[in-house]
Amino acid sequence: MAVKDYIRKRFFPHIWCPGCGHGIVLNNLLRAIEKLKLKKNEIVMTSGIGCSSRISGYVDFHTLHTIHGRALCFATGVKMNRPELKLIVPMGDGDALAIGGNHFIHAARRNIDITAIIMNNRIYGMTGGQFSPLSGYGTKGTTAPFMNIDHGFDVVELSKAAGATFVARTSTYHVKQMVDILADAIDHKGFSVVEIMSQCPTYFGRKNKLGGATDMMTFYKDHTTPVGSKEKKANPELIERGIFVHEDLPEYCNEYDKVIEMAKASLK
Ligand SMILES: Cc1ncc(C[n+]2csc(CCOP(=O)(O)OP(=O)(O)O)c2C)c(N)n1
Ligand code: SF4
Repeated sequence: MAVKDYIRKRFFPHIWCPGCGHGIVLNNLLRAIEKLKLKKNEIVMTSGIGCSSRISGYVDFHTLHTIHGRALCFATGVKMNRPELKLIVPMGDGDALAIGGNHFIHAARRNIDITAIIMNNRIYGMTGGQFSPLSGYGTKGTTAPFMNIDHGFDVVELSKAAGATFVARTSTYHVKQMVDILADAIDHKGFSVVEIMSQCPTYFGRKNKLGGATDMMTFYKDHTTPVGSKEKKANPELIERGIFVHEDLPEYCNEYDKVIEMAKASLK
């Protein structure tokens, strides 16, 4: 299978603005799936609502385009019924961590074998640039015309604290790293989280005077550093990218099967 075979061509052209980072994520996600040699029938993608969530329309897998914030609930239902399938859930930062924040932390805590991709553009793109839990203090959005006074989450720290067994971060600039990380995350047996810094030039870029898409991607290049690097110590403002957590813990569906066996044995 090649990348082109994974695309659902009849849904093109896509809805994304010129320069949006989400198309780069789609491209590299398909390259990661190609690298893993997965068949289309082995993959289920569930998504909520948002520019990022629209990815589920463009891939020729089993797909469920569902309700804002609830993509992980649908993924959990599918995975519990068909644990042999690969569940991939692309989400925006609003979808994953505002309305969907509760579902996110509990899916991580259970260590259910799902890959959560958080496309962090620090804003609600689809609905017109409202600030999100990832916008950060001092930024601007349509609902924060003077400045946003909410402090942002750190996706990596939140995922670690909630119990995700694979946690990574990359950006739309670092495409080779993105492919490798996404392949590792999909291959991981447990709850995996990949934060991808993805530019929204239309709202976050324009509202915060960050320039166009190439300027925003240049920011990712210049303001990130590999996890554990010396540069981070010298300049704590740098954002670390790479794999932060990769560990084996009992997976939820396997454990659930054990409980079923215990229940059956108790009836004998
Ligand atoms: C229950 C519900 N609440 C609110 C909305 C409106 N809504 C649609 S997408 C969205 C936010 C999208 O932002 P994000 O998830 O960060 O994704 P992006 O569009 O930035 O990729 C909101 C609030 C909705 N569709 N359903
Ligand atoms: S509004 Fe932002 S997130 Fe949505 S398609 Fe346009 S650039 Fe991408």
